[in-house]
Amino acid sequence: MPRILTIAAAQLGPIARDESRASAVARMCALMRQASDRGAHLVVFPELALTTFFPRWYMEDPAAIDAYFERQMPNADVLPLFELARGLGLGFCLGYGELTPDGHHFNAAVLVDAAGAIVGKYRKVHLPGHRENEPWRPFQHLEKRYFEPGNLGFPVFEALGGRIGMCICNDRRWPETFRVMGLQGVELVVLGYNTPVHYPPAPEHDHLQDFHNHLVMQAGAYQNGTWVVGVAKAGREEGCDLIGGTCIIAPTGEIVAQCATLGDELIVHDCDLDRCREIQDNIFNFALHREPESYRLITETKGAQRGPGTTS
Ligand code: CDV
Repeated sequence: MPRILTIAAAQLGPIARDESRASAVARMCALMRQASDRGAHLVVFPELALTTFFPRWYMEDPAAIDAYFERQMPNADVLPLFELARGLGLGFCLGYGELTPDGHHFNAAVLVDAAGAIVGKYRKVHLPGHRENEPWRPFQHLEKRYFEPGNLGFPVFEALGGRIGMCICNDRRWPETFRVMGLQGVELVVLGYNTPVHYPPAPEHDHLQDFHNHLVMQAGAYQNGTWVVGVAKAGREEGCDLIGGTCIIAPTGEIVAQCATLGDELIVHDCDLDRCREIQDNIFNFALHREPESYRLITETKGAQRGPGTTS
């Protein structure tokens, strides 16, 4: 019997700066009802799904910054989503800004099972952007200012009948993200993203944003023999264009479902988790074929070593 997990990727269109959490949650509830009607077991929502993508603005007032964060999960604003999911018997993954009781800020995501229990948490490790206001940019990307790097690693959770890991947006560009989960036998990686079309430090790459988005997720899927579900917050948000391209990727690296719009949109696919073995037992049988002694630089250094003979 194949192990089928029917997964819904729930893309969101833009969330305005003054849009309430109640409104964002209502939009997510509508997508969740559609997902249930289409037989889904798991719904994946984007990065920072409860608010606009606030790192595009420079702020100094701690209260103004903290207003974009959740001090508890679930809280009163998000409870309708948890209750609906429990009522429908659906799991979900939700990205949000986490403010811990001792004052730490993370770009986080939780994995919630069909009984409404949080069974996994992830905190974004790779924070793109910068720390200080850079007025030359048409918009800021201040994740390094507002968040600390995640301190939970890349855990893989036994949940919903599979081995599930999470990452968030910029993490998907790093092969280490997927490999660390691959080495835990991951069968499904779920992730949300907010990716502007315009990349101010290298605008010559703007036309490649959609290509790079799929390139890295398809590579991560194939090279680790895992399903990958990448979910965008898309469209023109407060004057900033965000790519769409929400998709479900098989362990072979093939995109099997993809959104066609830049708005709220659902795609659904029956994901056979046993298909991971086609890759994990063969071309990327890690135990048989990996040579970790030759990869030591990956954990021993941060920046590139450009001297001769540094690979041993
Ligand atoms: N939210 C993100 O992490 N966005 C980055 C952009 C800034 C490059 C991304 O990797 O898509």
